[in-house]
Amino acid sequence: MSQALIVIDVQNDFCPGGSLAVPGGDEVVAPINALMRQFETVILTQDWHPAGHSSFATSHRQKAPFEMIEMPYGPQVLWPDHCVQGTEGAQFHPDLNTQGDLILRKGFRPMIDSYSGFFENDQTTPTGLEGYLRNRGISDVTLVGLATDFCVAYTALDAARLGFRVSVDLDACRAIDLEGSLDRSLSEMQAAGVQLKTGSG
Ligand code: VGL
Ligand code: ZN
Repeated sequence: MSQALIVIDVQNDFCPGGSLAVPGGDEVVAPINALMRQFETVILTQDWHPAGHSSFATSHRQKAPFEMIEMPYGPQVLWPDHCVQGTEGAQFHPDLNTQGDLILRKGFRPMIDSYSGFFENDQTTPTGLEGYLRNRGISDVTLVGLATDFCVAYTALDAARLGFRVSVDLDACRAIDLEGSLDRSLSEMQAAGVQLKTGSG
């Protein structure tokens, strides 16, 4: 049994002061740095959008952040501009230990968003992470980071569907919680067999 820690999107724009700040987003940094010492393999994901990305409200006429639109691949939340390639907001939190084995960037295709570290939001375009994990003989993944109800949950659900054993350490995650999205994501993860841990239990 080989395990990997996957650290999701701990970037300045998702921390207080950022353009899509997750409440308490910076509070995940210390527990994640501590957890990293327990894993042989550490992977970090980085939300990495080109300017004018189709998930940004500013790319659509008369749309405000957090409204929904219909994309060819289904419903999509519109976000404030965030994690634009090369900007300060796209950088990892300055206190995060980034000495991982792999930094996986996602969301770089202009016309499609990518919450999950495994598949883009059309649920068919792969990022390559599955192959990376399998080639490394990894069967178990623990997920931490931002945001619980979007990128962490989507990654966890894909990992479970692909047959990995999945845990989410909720003490090292924070949520956006958009119209009940946190409760919904927790139920979906539980139903998919994802182990939800708190208190390091
Ligand atoms: C995320 C919204 C848009 C996340 C990324 O990391 O959860 N959420 N892009
Ligand atoms: Zn994004």
